[in-house]
Amino acid sequence: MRTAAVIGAILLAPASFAAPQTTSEEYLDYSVLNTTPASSNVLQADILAAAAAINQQIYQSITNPTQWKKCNRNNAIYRREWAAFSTSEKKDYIKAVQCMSKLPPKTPKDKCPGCQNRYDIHNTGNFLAWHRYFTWAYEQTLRKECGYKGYQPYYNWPRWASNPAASPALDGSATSMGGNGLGGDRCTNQTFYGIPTQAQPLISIPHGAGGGCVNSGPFSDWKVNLGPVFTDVTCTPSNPEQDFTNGLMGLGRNTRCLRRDISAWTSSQWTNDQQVTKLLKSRDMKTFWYDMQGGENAFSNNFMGVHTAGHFTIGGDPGSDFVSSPGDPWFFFHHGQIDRVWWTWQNLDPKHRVNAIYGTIFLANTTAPNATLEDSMNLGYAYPGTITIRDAMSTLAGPFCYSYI
Ligand SMILES: [Cu+2]
Repeated sequence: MRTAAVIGAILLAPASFAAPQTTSEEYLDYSVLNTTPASSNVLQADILAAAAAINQQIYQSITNPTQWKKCNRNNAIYRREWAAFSTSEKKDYIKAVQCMSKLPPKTPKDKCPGCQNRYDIHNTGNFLAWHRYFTWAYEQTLRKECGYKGYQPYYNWPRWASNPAASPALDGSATSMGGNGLGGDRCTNQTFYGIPTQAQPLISIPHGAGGGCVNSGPFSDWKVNLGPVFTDVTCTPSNPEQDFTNGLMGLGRNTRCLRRDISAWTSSQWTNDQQVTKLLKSRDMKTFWYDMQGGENAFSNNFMGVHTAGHFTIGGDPGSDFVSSPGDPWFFFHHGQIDRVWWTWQNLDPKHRVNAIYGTIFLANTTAPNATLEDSMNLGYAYPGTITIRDAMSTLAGPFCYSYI
């Protein structure tokens, strides 16, 4: 395949990721791609994503022709970045998210006394596969129960790494997911946020300009109900359920405002194009996994990794608390991008990576059993059904049929 010509075509027509007609397994070899952007507006990470989109189609059409008849380049969904949404598409998405926050929880009160709406849940599994399923189920629920016609957007970290507060997703406008928290009501006496913990920080994030309740944009009256569990924000009231042994830890009702402290200090260092490209060039799943999560000795060497850095790009409450963070509607933008980056890495070398798995069955528990492709996943009461991790390894198979632009 003439790589240079294909990449040229991608850059000229980024919306048409049609794989060239091919009968042999010829993939774009990213290790020889010249990913130096022709213009400063083009991100290296996006060039790799475009190569991944083509490779995935070649791989699916050749290795899984039966599935390719059902889900192919003509009927797959293409998830897009928020900045690429039109004003009316943004308003439709915002309306659907607000609608979902008013849907009553399906989780019984004895399982989650504080749950107030459909997506007030705590539940985790093998990090990447589980979040792929979780984000997809969220998209499905917006569509099925709130009449949303579009698809889940993502937040392209490197594009806004130098100034996340100016991104269309976080600029506080009527078409954003809300802006920064107020500077005036931040926690007094708190000068930094510590990673991995406030008590024993390896990385200390200085305060941004916010820290208080979000009061701009369509989510200024947003309510956070659950948690905190592992918060860094010292003024967040404690959850009434503090018992680790009864399964209710953090699930009591603790209704409060949404807080953010947007941190360009964090995003400019750990979610820039160079960092994301380095992550995408990881040799194997273990390397990719650790690089994403802050390194094998987590957060040593002053390295945060894109996952943690994304959370601390908005910080606050519950953004900085991994367990409660889906309580911030921006969470699904960040995890959409996590999924896109994983999808990119998988499809740069689909033959060897589609079923590459690493990690335990719970993100936060490194002593839990290692996940296998046959392990099942569910979303508790929030979404019906069970799938296996294997079902979640390809975005064009299992219950899914989507790709990324
Ligand atoms: Cu996360």
